[in-house]
Amino acid sequence: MTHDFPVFPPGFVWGTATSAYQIEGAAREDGRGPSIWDTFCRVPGAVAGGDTGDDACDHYHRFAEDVRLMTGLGAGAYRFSVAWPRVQPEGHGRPERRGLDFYKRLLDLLRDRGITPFVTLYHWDLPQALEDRGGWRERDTAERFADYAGIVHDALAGWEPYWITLNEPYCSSITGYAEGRHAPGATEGHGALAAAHHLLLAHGLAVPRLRTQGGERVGITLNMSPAVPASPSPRDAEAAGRQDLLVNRQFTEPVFGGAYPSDMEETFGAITDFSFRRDGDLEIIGAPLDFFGLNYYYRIHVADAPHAEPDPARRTAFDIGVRAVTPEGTATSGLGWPVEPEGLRQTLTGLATRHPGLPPVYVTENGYGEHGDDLDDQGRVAYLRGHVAAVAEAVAQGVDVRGYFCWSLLDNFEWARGYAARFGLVHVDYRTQTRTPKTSYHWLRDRIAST
Ligand code: GBH
Repeated sequence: MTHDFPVFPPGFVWGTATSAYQIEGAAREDGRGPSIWDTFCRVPGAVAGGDTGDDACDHYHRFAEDVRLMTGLGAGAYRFSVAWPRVQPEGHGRPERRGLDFYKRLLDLLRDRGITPFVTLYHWDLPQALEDRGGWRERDTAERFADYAGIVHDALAGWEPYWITLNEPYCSSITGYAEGRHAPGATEGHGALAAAHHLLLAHGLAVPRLRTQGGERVGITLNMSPAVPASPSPRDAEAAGRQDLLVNRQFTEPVFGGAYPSDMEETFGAITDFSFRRDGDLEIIGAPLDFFGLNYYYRIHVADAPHAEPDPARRTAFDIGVRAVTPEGTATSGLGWPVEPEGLRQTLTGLATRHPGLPPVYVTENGYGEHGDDLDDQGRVAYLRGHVAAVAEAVAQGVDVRGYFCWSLLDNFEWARGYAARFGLVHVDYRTQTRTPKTSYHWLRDRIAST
C-alpha cells in the first residue's frame, strides 16, 4: 500500500453524487410542479446572485453526456435524487408519467454502462403545494412522502437501485425551518423540531413501501459533523454537546438507537412540548436498514456563546448558544470550511462504536467547495486524497465501509450560494453548458483504476 493509494476491500464502490434541483434545470418541463426551492430562489437576497435552478446544468437534457463522464471516471455507482415535484407536481395524487420517464431513461443508460444507481427520494425539493399546507411542520407531509416513495419504488424497482429515503434531514428541518438559510426560509423553534420529527417519521413510513419485493436495499443519508470543544472548559464541553445533539444525535439516535437523546428536553424544552411525537413513532423511525449513508464535509470546533435571542421561549431551534471557533492554523477549503480528514475517520469509528448494530456504511457525499474557474484544483485533490485515506483508516479499524461517493460530479447550483461555489470534479461553463474535467477528475480516475 502506498500513502497515496490505500487499499480498499474487494467490491468497494466508487461513485459520484448529485441532486435533482442542483443539476437538472428544465424546471417547467414535462409537468413538473414548483418546489419550495423554486419559491425560495425568488425571495430577494435568499440566494447569492439571485441564482435559481431553472436551468442549472441542464442535466435533464444532457444526462447522456454526464453518464459518459461517469464512465470516463471508471465509477461503479452514481447517486442522484428523484424530484418529488416531477413525480407528483402537487405533492399528492396520480403520478406524472413524463417525470418518471426521465428517470427511467437515466436508469437505462446507467444499466448499459454497468453503473449501480443509488436513488435518493428526497433531496430538499418539497412540492410547494405541500409547503402551502404547512410543509414538514405537519405530520400529513410524512404520509404524503410515504405514498410518493411507494410510487417511485413501483416505477423504478426494476432497475434494482439502492434506495436512500432522505438526504440530510438536518438541513431540511434546521437549516430550512430554524436557521432560515434554506427553503422555506423559516426561523422557528417548535416548527423546526416538528419538521425534524416528521422527516424522520417520513423516512420510517417509507421503508416498508420500498421493501415490497424483498430484495431491495434501503437506507438513509445523514450529514454528520463531530463537535470539538474549543477549550477544556466545561462550558465549551457542554456547548459541543448541544451542537452534537442538534446536528448529529437528534437524527442518529432515533434511527439507530430507537430513542431520542435524553438531553433533547433540556436543550429544547423551552421552545417545544414535543407534542408532535406520538406513541409508536420511534418503532417506525427505527425500522431496520440495509445501509447507512454518511455525508461528511468538516468537523466543527465550538465554544459556549450567548444566545441570539435572550428570551428562551422565543428562540429558534438553531439558537443553541454556541459559536464556531476554528483553531488558528487549521487548513480550510475555498469556502472557509475546516479541512480535517481525521474528522471523517472519527465519525465512522464513533458511529460504529455507539451503534454496534450499525449496517454497512457508504460515504454518500464528501467534497470540496471553492469559488472560481480553476481547472487545476489542487485544493480539491488534497482534500479528496486525505479523506479517502481517512476512510481506509476507518476500514482498517474495523468499520464496515462499502463505498465512497464524491460530491460532486459537476459544478452545480450550490443552494444559498448559487453557482458561485463550485464542488465539481468537472467544471461547468453555465453560459455554454460546456463540461471540462478538472485535475481532481483525473486524480479520482487514477485512484479508482488502481483498486
Ligand atoms: C450537502 O450538505 C448537500 O447534501 C449537498 O446538496 C450540497 O451541495 C453539499 O453538501 C455541499 O454543500 O454555510 O459555512 O455555514 C452538506 C451539509 C450543512 C454543509 C450546513 C454546509 C453550512 C456551512 N451542510 N453547512 S456554512
